[in-house]
Amino acid sequence: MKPGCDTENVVTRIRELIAGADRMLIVVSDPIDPDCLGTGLALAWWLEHQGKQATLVSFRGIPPAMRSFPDAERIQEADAATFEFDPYQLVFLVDGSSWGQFFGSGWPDVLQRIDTARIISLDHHQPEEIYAAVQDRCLTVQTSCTAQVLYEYFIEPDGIRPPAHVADYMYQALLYDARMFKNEMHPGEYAFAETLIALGADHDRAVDTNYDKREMDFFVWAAQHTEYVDDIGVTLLTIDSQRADELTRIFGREYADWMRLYKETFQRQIKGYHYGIILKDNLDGTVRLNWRTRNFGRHLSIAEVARTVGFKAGGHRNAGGGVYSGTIAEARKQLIGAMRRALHA
Ligand SMILES: [Mn+2]
Repeated sequence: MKPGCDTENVVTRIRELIAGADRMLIVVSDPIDPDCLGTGLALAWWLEHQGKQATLVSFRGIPPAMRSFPDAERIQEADAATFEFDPYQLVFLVDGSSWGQFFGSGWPDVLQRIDTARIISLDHHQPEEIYAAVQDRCLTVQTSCTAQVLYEYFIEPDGIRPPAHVADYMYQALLYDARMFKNEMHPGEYAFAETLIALGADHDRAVDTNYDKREMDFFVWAAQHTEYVDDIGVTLLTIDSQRADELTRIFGREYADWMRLYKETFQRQIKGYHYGIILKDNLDGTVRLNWRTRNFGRHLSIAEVARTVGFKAGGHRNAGGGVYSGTIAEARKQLIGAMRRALHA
C-alpha cells in the first residue's frame, strides 16, 4: 500500500462486499502467468469455501505455455467486448494495476458496461489507474506475489487450512513471481513458502520448470538479435515490423507467448548489463516496452526514466512494461537518450 492508506479498512470493505454477494467473477491479468492463475484459482476456492459461486475468466486467452498450470482449464476464455457482466455481483481483478491488463485495448468501452462499484482489485504492483479509480476496494501490497496478498489478508486470518492443491496454486505463484527467490526479498516471503509446503504444496513439481521447445528457439533467436549498449549497461532487443514478420513466420502470430525464457534468464543476467530492455512495434502506431533491472546494486528506475520521455510505464520497479505512442525508432532514441542523460548526469 501507499503510505497513509488504510489496508485494514480496504480489507473490511472487501469482506463486506463479499458477504453481501453470491456470484463472483474473477478476471486474471495479462500477461497470464502462474501468479494471476494461481491466485485466481485460490481465490475461487476461498469464495466457494464460503458458499459463493465463482467464475474465472481470461479476456486474453490462456497462452499454450500456461495451459499445463494445474486446473487452468477452469479458466474460461472470452471476449471482453461481448462478455455479459450483469450476472455477477462482484468482479475481482487479480494481479494487475491497469485496466488494459484485464480488458484489453478496448477497456474504456468494456468499463462502460461494468458498475465500477462492483470491482475489487487484489494486486502487488505499483498502484496505478485501477487503484486511483477504486481505492477503497483495491488491496495492493507490494510483496512477493498477489498470492501472498490473498493468503495474508484473507485466507490466513480466517483460520482455515487450504487443501494441498490450493497450497500448490499459491506455491507456484510465489516461486514464479519470486523467480525462485532470486528477486527482491519481501517480508514474510519465506514464511509463506514454508506454510504452503506444510499445507502440502508440491515443491518438486513447482521447481521442475519445463520449457516448450519454442521458448528455447525464441531464446536463441533473441540472443542473436540482442544489442549490447555498452555505455549504459543495457541489453536491447528491438522487434520492428520486419523482425515481427520473421518471428511470425517462425513461431506464428502469437510469437510473444514464447518470450518467457529470454525474459527470465537473459534480461538483467549478463555481467555489467544491469538493464534488459525489449521494444516491440505493436504495428498500430504504438511501441511496447518491457524491462528487467538487476536487483543487486543501485540502478535507475526504468519506469521513471521512460515516463520523462512520454512512455506510459508501470508494474514493479525492476520488472515492468509500458507503451509509447510513435515509431519504434523514436521510442528507442528517446529511451536510450533519457537513460544516457540519467546515468551520465
Ligand atoms: Mn504477480
